[in-house]
Amino acid sequence: MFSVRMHASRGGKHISGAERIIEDNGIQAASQSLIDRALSHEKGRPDFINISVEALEKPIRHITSLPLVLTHVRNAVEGKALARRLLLTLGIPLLCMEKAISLLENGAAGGESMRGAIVMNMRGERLEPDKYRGVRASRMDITEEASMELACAIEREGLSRYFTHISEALVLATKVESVEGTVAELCWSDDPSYTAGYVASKELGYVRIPHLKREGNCNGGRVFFVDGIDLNNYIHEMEKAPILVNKFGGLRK
Ligand code: WAQ
Ligand code: MG
Repeated sequence: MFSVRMHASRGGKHISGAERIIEDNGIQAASQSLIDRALSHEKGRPDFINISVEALEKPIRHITSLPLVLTHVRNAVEGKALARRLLLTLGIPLLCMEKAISLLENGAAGGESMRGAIVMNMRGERLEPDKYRGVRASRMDITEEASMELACAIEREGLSRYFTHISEALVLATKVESVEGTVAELCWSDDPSYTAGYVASKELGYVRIPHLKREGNCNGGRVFFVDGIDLNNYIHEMEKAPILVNKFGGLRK
């Protein structure tokens, strides 16, 4: 199996990234569709696109996705209040949570979005070695079967137009929660037209929150809340250990 990864930027600023895990015979199609995506992103046209294709050496771990939990909020104020309640329930200390939210609101890479995630411990300290790049969850994908199960479930909820965002975020969150030492993840998109985000954890699943920022806002990102990790191991697992979601964990409301 091969890992195919895309990263696009302009003037050194992150625009988009995405990746697949596929058989040899899917490399060309996967590369083509990732390049198409890089060229059509709403954040603008890149001046740099990197595609890497690499044989996976380690065995691929097959896992079931986190359950997808749908919530309703009317606006970003209600959404943030819900995210705060969830994070407190999960044991994230108040100061740590507030710091994380304010970093995402203000652009954690000196006013811009990071390419990867903030890694934050329970004292609210940022552990990622490079504060602009962050730590990227990588080498993950979903099988065709699991993808169909997810597509059917969200179609019944009238969310099909968000399929790509939901599927990629659910796979990413499933990988992040599978790495030992992750307590929870907070995310919302940096795409200006996409206001949704989530709080993910093993305990509560992927809790989708339709509004975590106002439309038109370009600041977003991810925070991995961790406890008791060995940083090098944690980063290595997050970036290198391949996982394939082979079953959808179900939908709850
Ligand atoms: N690893 C770590 N952080 C990442 C990764 C990655 N592989 N990819 C993106 N990020 C960080 C980075 O800081 C981006 O700026 C930020 O996350 C947002 O990325 O409807 O679209 O791809 O249920 O814009 C969540 C809600 C959507 C989906 C998230 O994120 C839904 C989204 P985006
Ligand atoms: Mg984005």
